[in-house]
Amino acid sequence: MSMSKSKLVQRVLSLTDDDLQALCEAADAAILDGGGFGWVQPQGRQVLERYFKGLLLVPERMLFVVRLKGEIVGCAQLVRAPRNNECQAMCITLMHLFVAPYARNRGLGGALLHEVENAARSMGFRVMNMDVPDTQTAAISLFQKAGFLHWGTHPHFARMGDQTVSGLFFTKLLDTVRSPLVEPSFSSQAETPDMTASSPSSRPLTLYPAIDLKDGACVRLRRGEMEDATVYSDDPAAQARAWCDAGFKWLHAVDLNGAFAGQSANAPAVQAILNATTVPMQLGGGLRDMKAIASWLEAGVTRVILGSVAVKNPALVREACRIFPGQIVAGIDARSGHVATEGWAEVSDMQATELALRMQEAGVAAIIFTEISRDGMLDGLDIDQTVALANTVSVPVIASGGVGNLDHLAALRKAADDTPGLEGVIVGRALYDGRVSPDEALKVLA
Ligand code: AMZ
Repeated sequence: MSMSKSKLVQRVLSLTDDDLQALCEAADAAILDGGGFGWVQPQGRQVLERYFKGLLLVPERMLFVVRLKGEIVGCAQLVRAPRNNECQAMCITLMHLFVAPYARNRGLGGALLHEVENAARSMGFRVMNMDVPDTQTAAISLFQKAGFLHWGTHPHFARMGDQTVSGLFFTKLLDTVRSPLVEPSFSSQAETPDMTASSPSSRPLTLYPAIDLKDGACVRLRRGEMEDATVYSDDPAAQARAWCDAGFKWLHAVDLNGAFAGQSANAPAVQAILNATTVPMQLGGGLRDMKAIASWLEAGVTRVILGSVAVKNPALVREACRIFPGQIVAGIDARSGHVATEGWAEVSDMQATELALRMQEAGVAAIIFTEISRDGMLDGLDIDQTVALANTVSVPVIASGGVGNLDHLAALRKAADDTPGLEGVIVGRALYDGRVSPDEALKVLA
């Protein structure tokens, strides 16, 4: 699939001839300038071409490129630990970040680093490591500005010409929430991570107000039954705006007819919401092929939720995660532990935890877990099941189904203090009925 060239930073899975030539050009210029990510001498075009083509075939490596006016001018690689290295599965190494000399001083290095970091975070990595020769002063200041901790110096790090140079080792703890910002925004404070920390988390949980769409209107169902729908608004865009005005930082939209039909069925309403709001939105319901996924992401949806295909076509989820890192979320909806699909009309043999592990392996950015028997019933979340799931995987888990009052949110907040993987909660009926006020909810979850 071809990727939009308008995106400043992107992960690439294949390179067109033009992109390959531009990448080699940038690498060549960086080598000549003395910052050639390990190469000391110019290599010639053929060597560089073979290198980048080969690199795309290595399963542990991911290549990210940065563009200027559509042309590749730099890149970076993320390298995961070998599969047998289970105890370091949460670590990712950033390697070979460079921007060609002719494209410097435009903030592109910072943008590249920021997006690569976001992608790593979204894939569930918790620690980013990297090392750099001490001659690379610009890179060093970039990493320091981005909050990387310089934890050690290797006195005999590399040999450049007739000189041995030392190398600086950096690390950064990645928090669990992906910044929705695309622009680079650096903290000037260097973090001092406690690598042994198991202390309670004080991250605010994200509240995702649910906008469930049925026949163009905003509804809530009970236990997912289409016949048991309460219509809350016939203007979903106005409703979405109201939730933004109430202070929510994300929207969670579901195309209910789409989930039953296996294809989007409320596209005009979704598009109207996108036009009316600026906060990031995740969208699910009926997204069953790459075309549907790509077109909603291109339309401005920040993350898509895949439910039925997570069970029925995991290869598609894997491929989507490779093409759109950080933008694919698995929706795991369970009835007594068994995963339901097709608008929850079908129940599979698969256990929620088993699917969660498979989805983590596929590379999803997060998992939304819904206990169907509680959805729309206002009796409280299934916190035990959600916590168990969050402790099984390393990707963020969003709780859903059953919130009826502030106590239910407070109980989740408390559970989240001991469960760092819990990232947020979806609230529907309780918000629409006024049982939970946005202000109070946000305070309780902070
Ligand atoms: O309420 C329902 N019957 C329902 C619902 N809310 N059915 C599906 N869904 C949601 C899932 C997930 O977000 O929670 O639709 C999404 C999955 O859709 P699909 O088409 O990928 O299975």
